[in-house]
Amino acid sequence: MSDRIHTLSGYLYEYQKSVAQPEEFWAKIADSFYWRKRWSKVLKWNFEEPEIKWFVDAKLNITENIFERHLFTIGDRPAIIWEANDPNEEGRTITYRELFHEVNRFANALKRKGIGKGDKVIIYMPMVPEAAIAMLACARIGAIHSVVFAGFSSTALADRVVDCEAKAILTSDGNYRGSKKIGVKSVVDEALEKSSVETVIVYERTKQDVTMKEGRDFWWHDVIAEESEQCVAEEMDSEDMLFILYTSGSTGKPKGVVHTTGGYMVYSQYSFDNVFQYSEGDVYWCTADIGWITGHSYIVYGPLLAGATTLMFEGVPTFPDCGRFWAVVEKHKVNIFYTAPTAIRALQAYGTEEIEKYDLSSLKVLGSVGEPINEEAWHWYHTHIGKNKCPIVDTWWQTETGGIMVSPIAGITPTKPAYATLPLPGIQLCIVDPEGNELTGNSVEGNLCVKYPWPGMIRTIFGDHERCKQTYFSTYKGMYFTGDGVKRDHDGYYRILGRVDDVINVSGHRLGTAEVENAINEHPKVIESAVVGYPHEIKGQGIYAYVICDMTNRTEDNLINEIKEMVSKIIGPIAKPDKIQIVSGLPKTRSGKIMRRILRKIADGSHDTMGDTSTLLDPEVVSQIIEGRK
Ligand code: 7RM
Repeated sequence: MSDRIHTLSGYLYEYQKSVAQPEEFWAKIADSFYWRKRWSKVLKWNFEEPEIKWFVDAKLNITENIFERHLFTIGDRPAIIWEANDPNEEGRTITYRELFHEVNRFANALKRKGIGKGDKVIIYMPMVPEAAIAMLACARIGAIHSVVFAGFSSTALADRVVDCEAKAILTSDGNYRGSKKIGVKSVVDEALEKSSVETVIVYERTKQDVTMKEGRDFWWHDVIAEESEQCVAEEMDSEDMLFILYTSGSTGKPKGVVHTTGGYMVYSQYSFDNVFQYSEGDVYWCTADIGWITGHSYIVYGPLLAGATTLMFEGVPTFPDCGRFWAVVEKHKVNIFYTAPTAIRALQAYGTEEIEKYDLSSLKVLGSVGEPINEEAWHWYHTHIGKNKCPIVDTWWQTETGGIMVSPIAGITPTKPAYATLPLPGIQLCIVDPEGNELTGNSVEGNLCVKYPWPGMIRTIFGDHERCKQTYFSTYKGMYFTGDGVKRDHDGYYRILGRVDDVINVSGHRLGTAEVENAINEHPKVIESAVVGYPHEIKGQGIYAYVICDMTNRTEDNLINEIKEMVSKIIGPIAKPDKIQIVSGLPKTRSGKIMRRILRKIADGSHDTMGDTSTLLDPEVVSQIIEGRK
């Protein structure tokens, strides 16, 4: 790729150019893509509305940039290497040409079911190549995909189906995860009980019993059986929606983050190419699930646009044993490995015995994403996995940013333990104090904002543009607010300090405190609850819930278990509180606002430095809660 940074001075040059002449900078990068019609203007924007348009009036299809753009040169190259959950099950290798044909066949099948441009399609599937095929088939015909992580409950799925007005759901019979076989279609059935979804297509994975509703449910293998492997791509406007992806915010209802076609395409490939420095023949493995933005941008779109070989893993790091990641690295000679701090810390706890069994010498670059990586985990990763020879790219970004924003460029810009380091070209960061004043110079700490658009950024929240404006563009005027705290050290490197809002990051998964509270409050015995995050050795943050209950006919133990099950059922197992404390009252201000700051201090055991509690309605509850924590 011609827009690849090769040297440190090259990075500095590109960065300065991207700030001085952003439109020229991005136009040059966009010129290496295939556009059916070129743009009339590179960028139109204002952060007030907000209204952001990249590559205005340009026409394209993102899948033509994966397939037609380089089929002649890379048709026989593996696009996806798939590793099954069970190490004894044979994997699959799918070349670019084969993938192209499978995408087209499925795209034709979708069209035959009446799905077309602008229709919303929910993908609720395990980590099988068909999940990626489903995404690309939607993109091929201009349908808007919304992938929902297959670990979400039927209620969470139903909410998303309703919110995005889904016309179809693509799913599977079941899912293998470690030693378990989990029903997937059964969850869809529950979610669809009261819905008007017209079509459900079911990929057969586990061959378990499922019920198929006549006229609505179809098998994947049946619908593609007669379809042609050619399908002309739909012409899309640069600003047509590509996908909606739900993410948690600080209120109860998840937000459908909207990404559009042209800008997301340019940014996902550009950031992939530069951060990981993929070279021809490399095997690249990102361990995320396609249900998260990391899976979208760095399993599917970024790597495939770049012509890379992307490994997709169905299983979990600890099955059949805790050496599985390293077994897969050895088996497929993985060169670039991208995972989450929570996985690193979990594997760290098992020691190095399982690592030493495997040959990890193929590794060249390691990556981290999803939450701050602590120094200890960074060093462990660097020493035991990278054998002190692989740069670690600690990549900071968000569902809303579409792609990596702050990160070292592998082997080119410096790394620093626990630091995401420097912004990518085109990313104009800004640190502000609580009043919104920009903090310039080095050795400063504050809230992280971005003051200029980048192509991969969020355009709106589906069905609620006002919420998009309020959440990201109103806190600090003229800036996109990330919700993260950050420090810029004496060398000018950025260290992300974590969320400054009511979002908890559990093992790299975002959960709103209000979202978890709503689920807890569904329990008939619960009167009120307050949820906070607390430091957790493996997960980064754990969930601590303070709950006021009606205790008649219940013991604390059975009530706590029932509440955990409730949350698991309503949101999914990832949201299950780690600790539940039954309390008789919550610390509230006179205006009735729960003072989470106090609850956070109690949860992490630092309540001897409580700070000002004078605004509390009843300061007595605080000592009761501390006493109850024991
Ligand atoms: C990609 C992703 C976004 C939130 C973000 C941060 C946290 C992500 C890092 C990080 C420190 C990192 N999207 N976060 N990456 N914090 N260092 N390298 O995770 O929308 O699910 O979450 O995750 O708080 O705001 S996300």
